[in-house]
Amino acid sequence: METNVQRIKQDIEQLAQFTATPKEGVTRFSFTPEDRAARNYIKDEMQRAGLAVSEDAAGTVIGRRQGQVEGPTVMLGSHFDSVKHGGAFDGTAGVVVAMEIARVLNEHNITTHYPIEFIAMIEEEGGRFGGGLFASRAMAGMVTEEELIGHCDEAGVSLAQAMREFGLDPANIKAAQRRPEELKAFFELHVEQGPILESEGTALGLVEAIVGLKTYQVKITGRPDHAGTTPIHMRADALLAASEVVQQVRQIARDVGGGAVGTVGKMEVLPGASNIVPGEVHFTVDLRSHRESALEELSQRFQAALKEACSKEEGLSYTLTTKLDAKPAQLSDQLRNVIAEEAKARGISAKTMISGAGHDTQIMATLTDAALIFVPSKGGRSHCPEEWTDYADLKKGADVLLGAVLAVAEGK
Ligand code: HGY
Ligand code: MN
Ligand code: MN
Repeated sequence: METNVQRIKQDIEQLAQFTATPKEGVTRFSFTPEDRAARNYIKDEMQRAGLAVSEDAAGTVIGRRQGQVEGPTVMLGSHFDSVKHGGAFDGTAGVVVAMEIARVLNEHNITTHYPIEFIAMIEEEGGRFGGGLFASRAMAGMVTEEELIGHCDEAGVSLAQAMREFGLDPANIKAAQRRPEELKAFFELHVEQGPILESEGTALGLVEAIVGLKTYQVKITGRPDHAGTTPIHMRADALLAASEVVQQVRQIARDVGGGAVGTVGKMEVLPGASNIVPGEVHFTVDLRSHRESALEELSQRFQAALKEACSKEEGLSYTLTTKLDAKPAQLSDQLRNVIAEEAKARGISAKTMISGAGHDTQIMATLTDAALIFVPSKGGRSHCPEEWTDYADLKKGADVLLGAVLAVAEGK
């Protein structure tokens, strides 16, 4: 039994049309018209594949296929929101492959022992509201009211308000929660977003661990002054302090080592004129490590550097908001072995690896046995319009996932 690469290709190309930045990559933020268009396409395809389609309280699309028993459920899917000017495959590839597997089971009229849910999650990237892994954290009961009202987009619209305007009730978020006993396994297929598989000519990555992430929003407040008349020793220059922190984030990651990374990816300088000393700077900090102790050390040292930088000039102050705090995750050896056997049986090469990107799988791993399969990314590129995965490679991952999901759903 195998998947249909033409249908996979068509789904990817169709979904790539639902973007706020046509010809400049995929920009599909949660609870936007692009989300609505993509969601409707996904729901239609799920219905056509014979699934009972619903949406949970967080906005995740769920297509359920009955089994011979009521539960526990085997779940597979990924996210369909994107970063700004992102690619057509990040997240979407896993949603499309899940839909295609549903079609194949339907065409072969297969009823598995356990039920299967095919899912399309939103706000994994945090592109609009800054948190991320939102839909899986809602399933794990980790979303707080504070986040719903406190995390806002660039227009100041809160997550809760956007949900309401989209037809969801944020007060009901707890209804999205799944209990561990409801779930048998969670599978996600995702593009690698790195160069390893392509450079080694290996078809699949069997992920054993996913990086932990701590992400922050920082606001440094100084004093906007005339750039010409304010003596250099009488300034409270917010950007000078921020640039000190940017340097330190890189240095701290280097010093902590062991694959630790730190990134300042977004910065806004206010009032933002060449002849005004910056009075306010907003920026993000993204810290990651596979080791929990190293992640903690990164965070402590970054916060000390922020405090130090804002003590260098009179009149500087800062606020620090945590946007995401996701622990590193060890994934299921048992599921990984099922996938490895399926790959071997199909003569498809595979290697065990770790993920430097965060994924919903790391949150789902707190609820049930979880597995993540990577397929190669061309040139290792992702989070850019150039992101690409050859459809033949995507099909290999889809076929192996089909076999593995069937094996687990049949209780083998
Ligand atoms: O940032 C990440 O690792 C993922 O793309 N959300
Ligand atoms: Mn991504
Ligand atoms: Mn992703």
